[in-house]
Amino acid sequence: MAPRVAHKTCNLCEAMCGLRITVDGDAVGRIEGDPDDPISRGHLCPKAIALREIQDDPDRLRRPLRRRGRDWEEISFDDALAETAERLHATRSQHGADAVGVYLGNPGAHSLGVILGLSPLHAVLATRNRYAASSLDQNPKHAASVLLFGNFLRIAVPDIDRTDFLLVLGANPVVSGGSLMSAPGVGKRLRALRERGGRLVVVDPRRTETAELADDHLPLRPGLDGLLLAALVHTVLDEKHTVLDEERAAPGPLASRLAGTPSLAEALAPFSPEAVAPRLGLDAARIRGLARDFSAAPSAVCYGRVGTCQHPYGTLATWLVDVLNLLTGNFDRPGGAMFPTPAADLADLARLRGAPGHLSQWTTRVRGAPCFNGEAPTPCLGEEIRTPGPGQIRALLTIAGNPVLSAPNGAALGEALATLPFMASLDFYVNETTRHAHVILPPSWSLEHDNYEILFHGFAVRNTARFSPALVAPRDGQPDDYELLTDLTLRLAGREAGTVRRAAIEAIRRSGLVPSPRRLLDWMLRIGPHGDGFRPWRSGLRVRDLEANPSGIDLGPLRPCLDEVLPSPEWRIDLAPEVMLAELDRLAREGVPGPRPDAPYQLIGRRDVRTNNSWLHNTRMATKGRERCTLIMHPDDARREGLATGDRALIRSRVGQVEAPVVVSDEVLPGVVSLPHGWGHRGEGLRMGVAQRHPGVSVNDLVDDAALEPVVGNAILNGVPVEVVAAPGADSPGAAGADSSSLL
Ligand SMILES: Nc1nc2c(c(=O)[nH]1)N[C@H]1C(S)=C(S)[C@@H](COP(=O)(O)OP(=O)(O)OC[C@H]3O[C@@H](n4cnc5c(=O)[nH]c(N)nc54)[C@H](O)[C@@H]3O)O[C@H]1N2
Ligand SMILES: Nc1nc2c(c(=O)[nH]1)N[C@H]1C(S)=C(S)[C@@H](COP(=O)(O)OP(=O)(O)OC[C@H]3O[C@@H](n4cnc5c(=O)[nH]c(N)nc54)[C@H](O)[C@@H]3O)O[C@H]1N2
Ligand code: SF4
Ligand SMILES: [Mo]
Repeated sequence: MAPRVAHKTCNLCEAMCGLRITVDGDAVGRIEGDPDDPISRGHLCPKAIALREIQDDPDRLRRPLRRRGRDWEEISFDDALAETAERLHATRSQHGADAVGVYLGNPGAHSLGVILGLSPLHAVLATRNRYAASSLDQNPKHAASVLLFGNFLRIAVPDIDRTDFLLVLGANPVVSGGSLMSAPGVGKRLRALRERGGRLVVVDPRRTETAELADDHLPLRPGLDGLLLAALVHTVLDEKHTVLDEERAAPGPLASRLAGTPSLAEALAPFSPEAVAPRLGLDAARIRGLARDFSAAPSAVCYGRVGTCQHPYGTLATWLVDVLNLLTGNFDRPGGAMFPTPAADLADLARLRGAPGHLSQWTTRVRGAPCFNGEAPTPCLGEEIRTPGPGQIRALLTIAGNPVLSAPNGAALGEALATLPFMASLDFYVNETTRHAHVILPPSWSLEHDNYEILFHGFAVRNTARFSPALVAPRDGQPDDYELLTDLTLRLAGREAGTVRRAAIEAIRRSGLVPSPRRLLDWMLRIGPHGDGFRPWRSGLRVRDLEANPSGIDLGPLRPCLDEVLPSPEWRIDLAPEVMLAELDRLAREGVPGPRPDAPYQLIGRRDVRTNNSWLHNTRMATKGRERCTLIMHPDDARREGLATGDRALIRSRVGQVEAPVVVSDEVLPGVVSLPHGWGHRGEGLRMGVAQRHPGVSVNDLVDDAALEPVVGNAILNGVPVEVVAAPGADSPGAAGADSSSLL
């Protein structure tokens, strides 16, 4: 057969670029951006090449592995699933439901199969020990949406293609591709903003690639966003720049929805720009000017991402971002923050299922940390494995996650995993986490199965829908994530059921009657805003329409839809919920933790366009060229510590120490140092040859698992107090843990 050009959506980051890929038999060839994709318009980044490299990677697992002492043996999928179901069931019967833990990682959010396959598994397992990358990442965003809009998935995204003023805090979308704002080719979109006379302001401790494109970069020390935003909202209220002031006589649809402004104004009293300016290290006039310019712009939108979430006031800061947009009337209108209306609307399904999200309903067993939306904070996972007593985790299932590199105090977590009586991983690499598993169940790779970015269409800056079909057949019928999860769920359910039901469940499992993700997607499209509502005489979007339009279907720019998406006609957007007022009070009383005399630097993270968290490093794409796992340090600090570019620094925190090569640059503030996450590829049993030759060190061996944001229990991954000194000579005993193979 002649080579063909097939369509696929890149599932590596939230930009979900449309791609055209040449396929010749089983071989994957050229990868290009699809110019006909209505949202990505031909964009792609260097990571797209990794889709092919992973497809061809000899280290990628095609068959399950079972641990045998220090080695692995290949087993069949049937045996691997049977053993996993048996061990999980046995753990539950003996020690109760909470003895089984589940950790879900980031790629799960990009997989229709994982999203659909996981809920039934959770329903059967019914454990409180559910963990996910979301508590390392975006739970503050979800919490703000629960508080304001009554639904954790109703996240308003910046309408960046039409705005006149974009204020970005703690995000570097030019590199990350945008997050909870799917905006492929964001660099181009930001340049277009400036070309049409708009303004871009970036608040970040580092002069990032995004800040380089901005009119104005406000360098802010880590963790201070809540304080800055409180001062901005204070100013907007104080100087009467709000939509309530403008529409006093006849409030429009937004103003008449807002409630609680007087209580908010009272709680914000201590946060005038003049009062907070010294702590922020910014002029009060500059803060007032920013608030005024933001309010005066024809349209404006404030956007905060991981930098505002992963800190001690993550929920407060994130919530204040929305409050600023709401109060200035930059909400639910073009150029402001807007809700996407995706073809398959998970937020609406959450509402229909009666599961729109909730703040803490229980606290964790060991630390009493808050849970969010049925999930415990991932920084607590290690202690829940280590600490004996009822509810101790004795069996763990990880799905598409690598918490040893991505969670705080990863080294200690790895040690805890090694003590588990049973661990199984759905993953196709033997990496820093899965090397501790007893059974590894490898799903097929994304090019080998259908997909639909069901979550990220819901956070995109334009309403589009694009189906991503399988390009090549999986080798030897390797099952996908959905098949593995569904099979495991049915095996478990069978074991837990009585004899009669057990036979029925087993019959379903063997029959192939379980609806496919494609069919479930079709149902979701039919009940979605563009569907026929199961009235076949009407026209409406179906999967077959998506398949007939392989570059995707354009459903138009974001449109005002507040009345459709709020839970009820009576819903008031409460600007003074008790939890947030309490956080403002805490901020006023306790302030924001800063550096300490014994740890005078504050460590922040960073992303590189050739990485994606921890797991693309077994490719040439990610490892060729310059060393990426480097510590960026301000020239004044480097001078003080006697360090120059290329020297090795020893970085120490309360929980650990690592060595990394230094890059001296004034792109970071004095007192702030930056090290990327996702590196540190070492450990017995690892099977990632390329990554092991470029190991780097794990920043999460420094990040403290004791620190938690108190509202949702999000990890505090930035602003970590550390000490930085010149590393002792490579042959001295102090150099233990040194990463000697990867000098600049
Ligand atoms: N210090 C610091 N730490 C951070 C961050 C930070 O900014 N600073 N960022 C945090 C953020 S935002 C996130 S989202 C987390 C990510 O944290 P994790 O999700 O725990 O880590 P990943 O590196 O994304 O690991 C993904 C795993 O999924 C596997 N995988 C890939 N695709 C598939 C698939 O289709 N199916 C299955 N079953 N497995 C698959 C990969 O082999 C890999 O093992 O890291 C967090 N950690
Ligand atoms: N190339 C690449 N793309 C990715 C990923 C990747 O690893 N590599 N990961 C994906 C994932 S899982 C996610 S969640 C997204 C994240 O997408 P983004 O949120 O855009 O992530 P970052 O690039 O880490 O940007 C966070 C910024 O916050 C700054 N920062 C740190 N602390 C603070 C603070 O206290 N206040 C403020 N204002 N800023 C602070 C950092 O300097 C950094 O520039 O990216 C996704 N895309
Ligand atoms: S920007 Fe993201 S979605 Fe687009 S090609 Fe790169 S990794 Fe894939
Ligand atoms: Mo993330």
